[in-house]
Amino acid sequence: MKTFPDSFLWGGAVAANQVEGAWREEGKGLSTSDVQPQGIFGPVSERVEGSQSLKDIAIDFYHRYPDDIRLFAEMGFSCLRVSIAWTRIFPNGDEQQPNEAGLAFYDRLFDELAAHHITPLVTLSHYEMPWHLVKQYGGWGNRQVIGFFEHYARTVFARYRKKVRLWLTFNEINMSLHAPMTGVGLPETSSKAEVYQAIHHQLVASALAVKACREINPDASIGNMLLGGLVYPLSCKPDDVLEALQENRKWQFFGDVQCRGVYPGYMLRFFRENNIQLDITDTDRQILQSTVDFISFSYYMSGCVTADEALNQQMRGNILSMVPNPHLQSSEWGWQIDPVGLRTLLNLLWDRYQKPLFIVENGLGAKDIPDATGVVQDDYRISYLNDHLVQVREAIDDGVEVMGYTSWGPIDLVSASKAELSKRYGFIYVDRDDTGEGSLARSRKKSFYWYKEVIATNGASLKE
Ligand code: BGP
Repeated sequence: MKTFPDSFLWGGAVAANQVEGAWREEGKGLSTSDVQPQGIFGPVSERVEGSQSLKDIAIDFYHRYPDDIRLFAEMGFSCLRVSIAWTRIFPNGDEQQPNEAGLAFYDRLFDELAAHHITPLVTLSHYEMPWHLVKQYGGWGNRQVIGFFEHYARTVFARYRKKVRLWLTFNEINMSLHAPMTGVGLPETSSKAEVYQAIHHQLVASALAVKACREINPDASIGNMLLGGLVYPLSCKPDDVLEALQENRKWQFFGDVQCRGVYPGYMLRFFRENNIQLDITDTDRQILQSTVDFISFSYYMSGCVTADEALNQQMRGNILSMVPNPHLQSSEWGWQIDPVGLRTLLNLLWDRYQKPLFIVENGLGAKDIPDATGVVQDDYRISYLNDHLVQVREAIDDGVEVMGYTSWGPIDLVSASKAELSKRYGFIYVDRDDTGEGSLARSRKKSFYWYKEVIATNGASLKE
């Protein structure tokens, strides 16, 4: 019976804007997520009197977290990934003084986790920033935002010094290339140069947060967070292989800067060839040398690319411009399921950076329908998670250092891409639908008991 390392952290991951609700409570300001009611790729619609978004209440975690944490503890979680809503702490983003009520909320949340011996893994910015910083300053396009973020980061590092020892800077930092409003607070129409300049500012801010974290809490560890967009060549044609290498570099660039502290040569070439001149100062270069302690990433699927333009036009199926892999099945949302890819990705990241890895998102979004007894028999989710975890264990056997695994959405929540509630990931069912109807009651799915056993046996119960 193969088990995971004794220190392995088991748990789940959520994000403030997708679970908390309470969008205007206790002084919270408006965030980019609040003005994107249709999700991270949707348009911005300014809030007017009476306008609503599913995320306003989400799953009401803000008020129900003690009960939810009790359920996580029942499954045996040793870790919960959460994020802090920046706008609870600094409602506009540019204040000097933080909002005490917002700080106190996360004190209560971390205390509740501690009471259940659950280690918090906390993301500073998960797909949201103060809307005021976008409107008044132009989002991350403006260098001043770096200072506002650093102030926010220092505030929460100091406040939670005794409560949080695992931090992440920006969620899926490479997503800005596909969703610039969500990632860096820039309109979708922004030029490549504008987006990369904003990304540069965010990378500097991430490094400043790393530095601040070390100063304020030397016992803490801080990581980055990448969307692990593993891409294969569609064929073994050398041109396809090169295309895949370049496609992978689109996300590896972020890891390279955050782990090695310098811009890689292939990016400098990309900037040259696209006539992009970034404002990168000597001080920025120095700051970037504060590299992360560990690497965290999300993994849901892999993709394929081809150098064949005609095929590309015909098959390009999704936001990442990838073509379907004929060897893989897809989820109901067209995400191609590839457990072996997770082992490949873990090995690839380990070989490239030699830093500990943390899988902070992985899961299956599906339409769950409770049976006659009210229980969701989600064998499809069990099989997805089982197969991925088996590959994590293989990677550990390969010698990869893996700190832990937090499945995405251990409780149903509002999806990021389209702000749906019908796309469910949880072990815990939440009674609320896409129209906002439902009692918000929680119930255990079949996978709840399955995950509980996996954790209790430290992975020995997984089926090869
Ligand atoms: C990641 C995000 C999460 C999460 C997940 C699933 O990109 O970090 O916030 O939502 O994807 O995506 P979705 O909710 O669109 O199914």
